[in-house]
Amino acid sequence: METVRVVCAHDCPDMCSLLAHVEDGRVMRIEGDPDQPYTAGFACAKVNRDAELVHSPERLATPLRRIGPKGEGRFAPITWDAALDEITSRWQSIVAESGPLALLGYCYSSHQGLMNRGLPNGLFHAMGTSRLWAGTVCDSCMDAAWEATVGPIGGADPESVVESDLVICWGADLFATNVHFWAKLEAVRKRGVPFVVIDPRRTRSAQNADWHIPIRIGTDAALALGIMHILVRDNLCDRDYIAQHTLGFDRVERDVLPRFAPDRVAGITGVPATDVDRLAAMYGAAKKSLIRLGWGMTRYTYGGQSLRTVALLPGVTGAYGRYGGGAVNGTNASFELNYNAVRKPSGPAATRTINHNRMGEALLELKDPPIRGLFIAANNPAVTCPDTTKTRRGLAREDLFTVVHDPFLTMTARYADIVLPATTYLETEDFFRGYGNYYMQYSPRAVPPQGEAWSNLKLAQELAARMGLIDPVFSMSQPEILRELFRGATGPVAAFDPDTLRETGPVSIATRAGQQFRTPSARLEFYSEALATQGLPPMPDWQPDPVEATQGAQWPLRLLTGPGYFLSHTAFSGVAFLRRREGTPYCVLHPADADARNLRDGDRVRLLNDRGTVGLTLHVRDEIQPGVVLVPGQRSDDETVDGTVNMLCSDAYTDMGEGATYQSTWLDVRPW
Ligand SMILES: Nc1nc2c(c(=O)[nH]1)N[C@H]1C(S)=C(S)[C@@H](COP(=O)(O)OP(=O)(O)OC[C@H]3O[C@@H](n4cnc5c(=O)[nH]c(N)nc54)[C@H](O)[C@@H]3O)O[C@H]1N2
Ligand SMILES: Nc1nc2c(c(=O)[nH]1)N[C@H]1C(S)=C(S)[C@@H](COP(=O)(O)OP(=O)(O)OC[C@H]3O[C@@H](n4cnc5c(=O)[nH]c(N)nc54)[C@H](O)[C@@H]3O)O[C@H]1N2
Ligand code: SF4
Ligand SMILES: [Mo]
Repeated sequence: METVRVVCAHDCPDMCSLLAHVEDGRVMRIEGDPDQPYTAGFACAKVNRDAELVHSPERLATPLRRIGPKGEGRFAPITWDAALDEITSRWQSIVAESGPLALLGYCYSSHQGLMNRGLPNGLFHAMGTSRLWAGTVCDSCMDAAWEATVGPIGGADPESVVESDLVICWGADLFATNVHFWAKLEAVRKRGVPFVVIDPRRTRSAQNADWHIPIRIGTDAALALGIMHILVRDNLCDRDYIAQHTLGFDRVERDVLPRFAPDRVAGITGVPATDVDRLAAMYGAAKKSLIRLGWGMTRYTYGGQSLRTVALLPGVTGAYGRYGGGAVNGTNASFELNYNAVRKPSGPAATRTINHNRMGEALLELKDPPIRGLFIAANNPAVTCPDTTKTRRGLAREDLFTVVHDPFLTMTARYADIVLPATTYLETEDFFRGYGNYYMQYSPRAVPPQGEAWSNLKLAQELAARMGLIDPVFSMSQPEILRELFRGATGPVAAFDPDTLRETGPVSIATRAGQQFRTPSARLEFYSEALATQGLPPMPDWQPDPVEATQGAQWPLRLLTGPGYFLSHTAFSGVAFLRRREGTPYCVLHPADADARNLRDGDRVRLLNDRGTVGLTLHVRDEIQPGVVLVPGQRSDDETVDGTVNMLCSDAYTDMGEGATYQSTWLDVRPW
């Protein structure tokens, strides 16, 4: 048995180093690398099963060509040559007739390798096609809010948690989505360091916390302002830190905080005033409090305001200045590599941009020119985009030529004219940097491509050659591309030699220095002129979700989305074992709401609103508050009673970063 040290490429903040045990070209077993301090010798429950993902009987074996109506999923095998001939000739005629803007091609996040994710996007950049602003379904709101507040730079090193004296997990379920941070935290808690979870749901992280604060969805900014109010009232602010490293706190103190006394905060958030006081006292007493900011709080109309307000808290106590303190969500902004070498080798600086959330609308409504050719890799928008009914109507257009590259025949692939079999990451060579920690690492492939599967990188290079693109990156090997990524790199990564990195295994760029700020003022911005210029409130504040007044008046329950414990979106749905572990797709109602509707645990139920109807199995549990319906994960129609949860969500944007507002969804639950 051979052991290959690889990097986990799944869309996950942990970016683990893994050991793949290989025999006769097959992955027999995956385990966590004991020599990478963050991975610390264990892989998560999902990746422990990645041998079954690579060798899943459900994988696509060959390229396919559609023989039935779009969406039905009837295909006939074809050769790679025939598939590529058809793709390039269709693209060439579309470009000749309507110009390159009539094409939309992208690769999303399911392979986190900088080459396998970046190069397909580089292909479409070089062709000058319409571009997808990908990631608005995930993190664009978080990024925009963090940038406006802290700047385009990573947050605290998660490994600094070993020195924290208070840890708050705010809008994340670490147990599901950040299990290696969870493991570090467990060790710290043995020292008596308190761990608080602020989440509308009693998640597994919350069940295991010292204190769970169940908060109403979309009210985090009010709670954070309530804490600031008390820190000021009780003289718990670090005035020196505020004076030296922040901007505009005086204005917030004067114009905003007086409106956030504990009683009003309790009315907004559902957190009792005594608990707001207790939390503020705890936060004020801590020197090195660390907040793990989750994407959860950003997924509604004012998600940016929520995130930004919570991210300001460590500036009030000066925790940002101390190792072990501060806040962390993303870290990737601190890796200042030459990404453009891969993502933008040539092509116009700007073209038509389409928001990921509104792909459906773009496919249905864009003119001059309409989108006539679509290429999708590493994304399953027919399930994971909001307003999936609209997305699917767009995909169903008979005159749209769609190519999907994926290891599996996903719901999206069923709408394709040509489906191309993709490798999984264990069959690829690539370079990685974390988005939830400060490691970077080169990864060889564990096994050769299975069946006729091609990697994203190989496909991008072959299509580039056939489309006549001459940018050198389209004919480089991975080690050569790695050198390009480091050419002109700045910041901490610039100290590394790419050729050496291929051999060294994981390296961290973390430092013990306090949080730096890359805002226009180079300070933590309580007052943001940049936001004011965009017509957004320059100071943190809280307002009710406007959708509540419209949708909320018609529909009694609010949607809460959460991660799957054994699935990540649909990326592991080719593993039968994990599907079973996750269970039949379900929703959760509080016993009071279930009783009021005469519904019992295990019933098949209909979730409905103006946008549509979805069928799921009901769980009745008090892990959520009355008035809320929890739907974990996004499961495909094959597994649900009917439809998929995103059919109920609108494609409206968040206040910052045009992100997705899954949780500004109101609905009702009735018997199936
Ligand atoms: N197992 C697993 N791992 C994953 C994923 C997965 O689906 N499954 N997805 C991956 C991806 S793509 C991403 S982006 C990350 C996401 O990772 P995180 O940022 O860590 O977010 P989640 O853990 O998804 O947790 C969202 C949490 O926010 C809570 N929440 C929802 N609304 C609010 C609110 O208004 N206020 C507060 N305070 N909390 C709220 C939800 O109840 C839920 O517990 O995880 C990655 N890892
Ligand atoms: N209601 C609701 N919807 C959500 C969310 C939510 O919280 N609530 N979360 C959102 C978030 S955070 C995200 S990131 C998105 C995720 O949305 P998607 O990107 O659609 O996520 P996946 O379901 O993981 O789909 C990725 C696809 O890539 C394929 N794939 C895996 N590896 C490779 C590879 O190497 N090459 C190629 N070509 N394909 C590969 C997988 O088989 C899978 O079909 O969903 C969003 N949707
Ligand atoms: S925790 Fe995340 S990075 Fe680590 S093995 Fe699991 S999916 Fe991969
Ligand atoms: Mo995501």
